[in-house]
Amino acid sequence: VEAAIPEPQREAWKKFTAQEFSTKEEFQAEAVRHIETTLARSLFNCDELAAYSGTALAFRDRLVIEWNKTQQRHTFADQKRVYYLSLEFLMGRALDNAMLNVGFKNAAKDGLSELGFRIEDIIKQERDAALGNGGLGRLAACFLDSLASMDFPAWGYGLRYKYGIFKQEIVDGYQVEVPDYWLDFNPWEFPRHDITVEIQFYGHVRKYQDETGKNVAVWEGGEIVEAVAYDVPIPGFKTKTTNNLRLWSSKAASGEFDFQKFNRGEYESSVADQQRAETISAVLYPNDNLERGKELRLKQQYFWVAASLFDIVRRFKKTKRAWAAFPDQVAIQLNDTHPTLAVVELQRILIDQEGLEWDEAWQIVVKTFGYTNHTVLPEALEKWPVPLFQNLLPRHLQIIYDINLYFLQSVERRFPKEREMLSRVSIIEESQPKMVRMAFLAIIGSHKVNGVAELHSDLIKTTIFKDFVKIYGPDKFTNVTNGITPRRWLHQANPRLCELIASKLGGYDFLKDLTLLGEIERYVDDKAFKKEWQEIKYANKVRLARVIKETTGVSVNPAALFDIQVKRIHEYKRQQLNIFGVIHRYLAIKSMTAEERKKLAPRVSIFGGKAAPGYWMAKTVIHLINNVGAVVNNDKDVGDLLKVIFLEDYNVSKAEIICPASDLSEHISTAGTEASGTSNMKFVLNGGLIIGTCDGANIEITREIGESNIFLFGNLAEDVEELRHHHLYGKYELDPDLLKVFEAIKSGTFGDANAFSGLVNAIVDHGDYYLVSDDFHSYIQTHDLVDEAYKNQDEWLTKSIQSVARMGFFTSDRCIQEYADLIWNVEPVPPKE
Ligand code: GL2
Repeated sequence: VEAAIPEPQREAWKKFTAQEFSTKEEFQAEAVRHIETTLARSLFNCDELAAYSGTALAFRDRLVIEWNKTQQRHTFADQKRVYYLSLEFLMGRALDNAMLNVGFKNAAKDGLSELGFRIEDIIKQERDAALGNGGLGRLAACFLDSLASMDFPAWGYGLRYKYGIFKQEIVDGYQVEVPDYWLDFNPWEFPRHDITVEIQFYGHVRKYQDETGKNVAVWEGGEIVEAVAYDVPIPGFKTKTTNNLRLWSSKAASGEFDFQKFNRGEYESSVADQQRAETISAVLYPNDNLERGKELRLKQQYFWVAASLFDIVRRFKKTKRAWAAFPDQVAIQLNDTHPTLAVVELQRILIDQEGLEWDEAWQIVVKTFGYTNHTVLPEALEKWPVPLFQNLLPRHLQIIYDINLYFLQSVERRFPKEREMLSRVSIIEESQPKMVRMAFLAIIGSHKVNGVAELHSDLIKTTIFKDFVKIYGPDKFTNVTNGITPRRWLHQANPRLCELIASKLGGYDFLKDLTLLGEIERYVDDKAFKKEWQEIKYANKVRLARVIKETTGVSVNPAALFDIQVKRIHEYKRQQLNIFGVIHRYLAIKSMTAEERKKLAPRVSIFGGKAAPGYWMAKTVIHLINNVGAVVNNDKDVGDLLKVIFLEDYNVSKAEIICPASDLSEHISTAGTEASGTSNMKFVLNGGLIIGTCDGANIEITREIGESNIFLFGNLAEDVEELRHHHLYGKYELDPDLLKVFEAIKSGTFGDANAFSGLVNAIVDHGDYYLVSDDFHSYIQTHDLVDEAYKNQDEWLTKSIQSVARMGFFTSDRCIQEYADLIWNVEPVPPKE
């Protein structure tokens, strides 16, 4: 390639090629240059935001230089690439991560300090990139970090939402949603106005036979929207590899049509077209574990999938290989069913545009895709009404019908006696209206299907996908237990703990091989080490207490046990169980003598998380937590013994402060409902203990850290179905302690009782689907054990240290290695040197 460029031109170019800063002074020069030129500011009007901007731009330059080199290297290496398709990437802030991953934070800190700024204040200026709802989106972000850190040639593909997840404000105890317009200033993206794809919607299909007698389908008419690429560099840790996250933004196609309208003076209608096009990538749907079946959502999905596949196919075609080689060059992972249309789109490209035969094309498709399932909750499984599909994507619906036909024919041949199975496994649900079952399409169109924790992967095989295990055999189904990146969740979030560990392990290698953490178990009896461990936890609690004071006005005692539940508000996650437990504790304190109170360990119960705007029950839970807080926090009898805090607008950057500050965190979903959970891993990695049910990754965490280091309680997944049945059809009594809690609520202790009747009635009258009452006693008792355990600080510290030491398994690097070996069959492309 180089030889094609004339020597003198090459020389001139090389002479001036962009250089990375490598000293504090060079960094300062770059930052100041950006502040003075790119931002047109000066020494006299450089506030913290401008200083952040200059610093970010300096680091961005650095990343993009490596980004360019990495992309060239990957092109020359010509190896199989991985594409991670996710509708959500919950990235959080980028600057601190960039500084730490390229190993330049200390120099930047000194450099900024000389320029008059504290690095912590500068980092805080950045807005979160909040393009996700919760665990699923954050997992995608952790995976990108691991893929880059492990030198895999990998790209993420997503949507560039103009509005990420809403900002949550709490007004009079209620959640209020405020739009998150985060793109005002975003130095971390590169618009690629030259990389665009035209995406078609609606229209109709014309079928005919060509001269050779071959059936041809042409998708015609409808509307065209343009996808524009925005690239976000993803720096690996301690490697020069800098991967790409490509986000698509929608805009009106710049075709003749608009010009003509404009020419004719139809300005308004021309602007309306523009806006309609831009709507596609305008907002992230704010539902976690819930699908609403809105047309715009399906439009988003096709827009993103079609643009990404066009891009992937274009890149493959440049290599001039035969189509059969596609799956040797390309692995595409479907993050949940949201990108399942990619299966259909690739089949369409191969048969309609590239002229392959159906069977040949389908083999390529299946070898290319892998599908990750993230939930068994029925309300979260995607289904699209056939009429909606027919209208928006007529050709795709035809292809789905054909995929289904061939699939059902093969099932019928193999299981001729099981006719009912056909309707059970059909991609099309025979309801009114008919529905397209996206999970089934994803299974049929992929060579591997995985769950995200052992229990969850077992559950999908025995419940929702049972028939498919019979059809395909068990080997198509596998497990990859989730993980988290220790770079963000230890190095960045807990620098002091990280430093202490590094001092014992002789460096930071454990951040690339987390199993090395095991070595610190040797220090569980080392007094000085323990003391420092304890001091760090205390300092992290002080840091959180400061945030609590600033945002809620409530002073909490950092010496109290910090008991934290932060995650999306959902009935299955059971924040209601937690707040009922808190009320129980409050009532107990109220009925105690002064002597008895003295024996009690002080607690701070901290909640955080967003409710989907349309999820009334979840919003009621937030309201109750806030009302309980208002009563408890002002009750003189209680004082420091109990404080109840709701931290508003829980997000990635807040999680970085919260996770290192827990003594105890709560992961208390009804058994069998939380596919994995990942904050459980973040809290334990930061030295907090957990109280939890036998659900999701809690089970594997227990196996790794030991049963004595975790507070497990509650019914098991295998018993849930029967209990629910019994609630509906048997005679049963609610837990007496829980009934006392309900009495207090009903008597108006926490404000208008009517406001909370839905919450209470779900348990009393409507079958207690989430088994709050069944688990209440065990939950309360286990909290008593926590109180006892916390009184023995030395033992508590032992548990904390042992747990951290044994968390090596939960790094997302291990996940990526498993995906690479089991599903993608890809190798890293390490930088030379
Ligand atoms: C989720 C699961 O609920 C959660 O348990 C899991 O840890 C993550 C990542 O695998 O995926 N599924 C889902 O739809 N959302 C999740 O967070 N939104």
